Amino acid sequence: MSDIATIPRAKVEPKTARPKLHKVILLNDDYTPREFVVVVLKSEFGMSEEQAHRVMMTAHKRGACVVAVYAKDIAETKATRGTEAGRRKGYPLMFTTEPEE
Ligand code: TYC
Repeated sequence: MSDIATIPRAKVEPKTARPKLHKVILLNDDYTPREFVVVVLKSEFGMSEEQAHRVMMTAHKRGACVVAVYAKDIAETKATRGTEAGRRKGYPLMFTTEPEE
């Protein structure tokens, strides 16, 4: 048996950079009809009527609501498509994105 003492080293964990997910956030406004917000949430984010209604009402009451999280480019594309769906109808509907912590 060896008498050489070994000093335990902290294990080196290789860090694989995992890209952050990004939130798509629905912002409230005073003009877009509630039912239109629900239509956009269903068509662009694949939500059921009930999910879409809940998210719309949360944004309506609290000012904003997280819709979903995606990889950065997908989140940005979805937010742009949702915002443009409103603009085509002349509504100020707005989706933004932000990185998750
Ligand atoms: N506040 C709007 C209204 O009263 C409805 C609405 C809800 C608009 C959520 C945007 O993200 C929104 N007609």
